[in-house]
Formats: sequence, structure tokens, C-alpha cells
Amino acid sequence: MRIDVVSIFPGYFDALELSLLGKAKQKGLIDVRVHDLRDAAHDRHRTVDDTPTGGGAGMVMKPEPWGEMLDGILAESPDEPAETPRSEAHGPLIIFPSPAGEVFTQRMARELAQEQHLVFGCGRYEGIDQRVFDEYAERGRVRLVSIGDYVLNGGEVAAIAMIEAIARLLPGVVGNPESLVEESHEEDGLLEYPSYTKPAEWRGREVPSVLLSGNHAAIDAWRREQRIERTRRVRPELLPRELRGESRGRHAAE
Ligand code: JCH
Repeated sequence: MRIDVVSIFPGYFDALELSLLGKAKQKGLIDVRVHDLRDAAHDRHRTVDDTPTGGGAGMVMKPEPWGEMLDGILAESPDEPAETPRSEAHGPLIIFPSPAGEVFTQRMARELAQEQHLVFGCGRYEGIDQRVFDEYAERGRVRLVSIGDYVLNGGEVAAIAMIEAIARLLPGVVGNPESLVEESHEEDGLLEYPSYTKPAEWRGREVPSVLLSGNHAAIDAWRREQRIERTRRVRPELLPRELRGESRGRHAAE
């Protein structure tokens, strides 16, 4: 998979060299290229922002540097834009992290992991001039994506989170494919069970004895119960209907 990133803070993406993602880059599984938006700003101060038209607080990113940078990246895309109706369009997908976007989910990560070429446009200040989104949505595929309902200072941290979630789903990136299979537990919408390792006792705290029993049916049953209880407690809205009525431990005092 090819990933281009555009940002005025390319240094954020040094994090992608570390650990799993760095190895995936070395193995050629992902080809990440980071571009400094200021390289497409040609005035003496390499200006990328200006005051909001119509008034208001803060600054807005100017369209011209974005246009030059994105045109250059799209011209070099390894993914051919298809001459097909928009509904079945191919070609590169441009993602703009935005607090006003659709919410990023594991489902979206799986969907995006199928793409050949992703382009992340990371805004700063109060965001990017709307005409940039309109221009590239007319010429190809654009998605505004939020990583959650909180406000960051720019798109960089959101892009890193998305790139990590997408890249680990690519064949060969995560060493042990079994860990991805186990995660498809995520298909059932429940939170994970608590994990333990050695030693069996630490500061007077014991690992639950069932995990030391060697009884795999009992271990599976315990883990499932833990996942259900945890989900009921922390994220009740995720509980599948068929588990909603069950009341084990629902009211400690009852
Ligand atoms: C961003 C900003 C609009 C502050 C500028 C570009 C994404 N999930 C998520 N949270 N925050 C972001 C995000 C993504 C890109 C940019 N900012 C800062 C933008 C604001 O309100 C109008 C406030 C934030």
C-alpha cells in the first residue's frame, strides 16, 4: 500500500519509523511518503494560512499550496483513476482528518486496508479552505474522517492513529496472524477479556485460578463472561440484544 501524507509538521510522522510500522516499511509492505506543505508555498515566508473570509477567530489554510501539493501527489499515484461512474470509482482516496468528519471505526480500517493508495491531508489552524475538499471530491474520492468526538490541534495525530490501525491489517505487518484472527472477536462487538502473564502472584494479587487450571473449555467460558460483564459495565450500548437481559452481577447489592 502506498500512503502519502501532507502536513506542515512532517516530524510527527517520524513515529511511523518505530516498531511494527517501521519494519513493515523496510519490508516494502507499506510505502509512506511525507510531504511538507510549505514546499508548495512560494512566497518569502512560505505562508500556508490566511484570515477567515467573513470574519471569525483564528486562521484558515489557503487553497493554493494544497492544490499544488495534491495535484503533484495524484499525478504520481500508482492507482489509476478509473473512467467509471463515481459510485464504483477507483484511484487514490484522499482522507482529510477533521472533527467534522465521519467517525473512524475498525470497520473503516478494514475497508481502507483494501485500498492501493491513501493520501492524508493534515490541516492545522481552524482547518482548510472548503474549496480544496470540493475540488478533489469532484475529481476523485475524498473522505473527511474524525477519530473521535474531541478536538485536536490538527490532523497529524489523527492520521497517525488511522495509519497504524490500517497498516496492522495488511498481510505480513503483524507478525502473528493469529492475533488478528482472535481480534475478529471484535466482530461480536464485545470488549476484550483481561490478560495476565507470569508471575502467578504479584504484590499479593493472584492470577485467576481458572487460567492456571489447564481446562480450556473453562478458560474460554470465563473469558467470555469477563468480556460480557466488562462490556455491560463500560460500554452497555455495545452489548448485542441477546445478551442485554442477562443480569449476572448487574446490581452488586441485590
Ligand atoms: C483539526 C481545529 C476545527 C480546531 C485543524 C485541522 C480530528 N477527531 C479529530 N479531532 N480533531 C481533529 C482535527 C483534524 C484536523 C484539524 N484542527 C483544529 C479544527 C475546530 O473547530 C472549528 C477547532 C482537528
